[in-house]
Amino acid sequence: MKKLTLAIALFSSIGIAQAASHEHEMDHNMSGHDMSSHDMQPAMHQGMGVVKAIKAGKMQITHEPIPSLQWPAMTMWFELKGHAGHDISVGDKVHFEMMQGEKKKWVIEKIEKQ
Ligand SMILES: [Cu+2]
Repeated sequence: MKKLTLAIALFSSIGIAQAASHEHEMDHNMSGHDMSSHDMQPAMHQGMGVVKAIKAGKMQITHEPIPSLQWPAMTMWFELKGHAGHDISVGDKVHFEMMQGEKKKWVIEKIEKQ
């Protein structure tokens, strides 16, 4: 049991390290993307889309409009929390839940095939 806990803790810290080192090319600076009022308590948002590319700890998704954020449809990179997305492949249609993490990067907490 202790070994399992350690393995999970290690996995989580790797995910955080990758998230911190990743630079998100696309800024959500269009009108309606100001999240400053949500800094203290990041809200969970839902999205749907198609996976375009996968790298360690992150995933590029062409997502449909996300009304809760007033985002239009677009292709962008997301961080992956923990082992989220380990069973997802390029080309999969997915449903995901995300929140804004450190440095305003968008982090997928849960993702599953549609
Ligand atoms: Cu986007």
